[in-house]
Amino acid sequence: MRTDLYQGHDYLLMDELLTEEHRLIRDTARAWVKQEVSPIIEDAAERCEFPKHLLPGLGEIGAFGPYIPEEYGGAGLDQIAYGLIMQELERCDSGLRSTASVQSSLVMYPIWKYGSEEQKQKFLPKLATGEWMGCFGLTEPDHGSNPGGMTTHYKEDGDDIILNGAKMWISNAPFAQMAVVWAKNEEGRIHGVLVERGMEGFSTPTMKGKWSLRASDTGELIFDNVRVPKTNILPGRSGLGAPLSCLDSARYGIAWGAIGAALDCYDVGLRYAKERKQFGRPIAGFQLQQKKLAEAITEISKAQLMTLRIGQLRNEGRATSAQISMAKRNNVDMAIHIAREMRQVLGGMGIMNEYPIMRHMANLESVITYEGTHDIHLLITGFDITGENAFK
Ligand code: TGC
Ligand code: FAD
Repeated sequence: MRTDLYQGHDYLLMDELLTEEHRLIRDTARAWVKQEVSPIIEDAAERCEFPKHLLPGLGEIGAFGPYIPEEYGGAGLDQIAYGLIMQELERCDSGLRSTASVQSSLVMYPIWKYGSEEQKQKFLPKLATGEWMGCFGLTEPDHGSNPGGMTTHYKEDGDDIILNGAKMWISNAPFAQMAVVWAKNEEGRIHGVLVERGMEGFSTPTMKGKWSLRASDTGELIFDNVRVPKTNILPGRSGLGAPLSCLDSARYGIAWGAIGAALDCYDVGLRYAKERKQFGRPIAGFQLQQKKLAEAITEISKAQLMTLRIGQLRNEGRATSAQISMAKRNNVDMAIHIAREMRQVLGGMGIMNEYPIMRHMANLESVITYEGTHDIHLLITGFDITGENAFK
């Protein structure tokens, strides 16, 4: 087991733009990750299983619903605090961040925004502590980038609905107590339905065989004539815009998280380059290695500035979906590129599990695909700036 020596990098003195509370929240999350997760994360990734004993601790550092009001069990923090927590979690592992961002942005967020008061009271406090975990079912086997084509549907039956269909690639599904499921009603309109474990006909088989995001559990959601009370339908919003608005929140968290993964790769690469000697001197002294390291901190710094600005805009309710898409796309691409470059700085050691870089690199292959692929986010930006829709 390797000691986690990470100390953070702040080349542009960005800490000066944060409040004392932001720094405290960030440092608390960092310390918790170092103590509780770093020692076990390689083992969890090798076993391909999310370490569930971490759930109460994630709740305690405010990783579940940081911006949900305290009256519902959330931490009542701002968007920058949320981002900083996601950064610290993904600094350790994208799967750790995934578990928390799905719970916060894709489960608690829609219940908070579109749920009835009864739904909020029933679900949010338990989700905030991690006593209950949730998952978000949008993607289907035949509808990934095009969720509007979903075929999961329900029909009314008295005070209930009868739900049929299947979702695929669902983070947290194998162990979640409930799922926010997006399904079409008899008129073909998309609604959010809160499906609870134990409802007859509802199953969540694990998806096996991932080479990426191994420390996060991924599964399917199968609905075989599942009877759900109508009171479990989210009343506040319908249509594709409802799930897409949740994605805005999650994509924003990913933009911060990817910076964390990049920072960890840079940190390891820099430390290794200063220590490793070849031809009688540290490899950090060779121009080719300096190019990799200098470009890495440059790209990280640019991403930090963009993401902090979007955080400010989100705090003011002014960030657009397209701005968030740009940050998600840029930052994940930046992180994956830095992971590849830093792996090379470590030479052969770069492929070993003694160092986190190969794990980050493999994880980021999921992150660049989920929550909208790299291509889809480019098309969102293209649509926004030209007014021309290139999706279809
Ligand atoms: P389109 O016709 O453009 O839009 C339909 C309606 O939605 C509105 N809208 C949005 N509303 C809120 N937020 C957004 N970001 C929105 N984007 C669009 C839009 O205004 C419209 O409203 P209305 O009132 O006119 O009906 O929809 P489209 O069918 O053309 O699709 C557009 C596209 C391709 C951009 C979208 O569907 C998309 O983003 N596709 C990517 C799918 C995706 O990101 N899936 C993610 C699944 S969840 C996941 O991956 C979790 S991983 C979690 C983890 O482990 O961290
Ligand atoms: P497809 O949509 O089939 O895309 C295949 C390729 O075609 C991509 O390169 C794409 O960019 C390209 N493409 C598609 N449409 C266009 C177009 N119009 N123009 C140009 N190129 C296009 N989903 C959930 O609902 N909940 C979750 O919790 C969740 N967790 C996930 C966890 C993991 C580990 C992974 C890998 C995925 C997860 N997803 C989840 C699903 C994820 O959101 C989808 O994988 C993603 O949206 C892409 O869909 P797809 O895999 O079906 O690819």
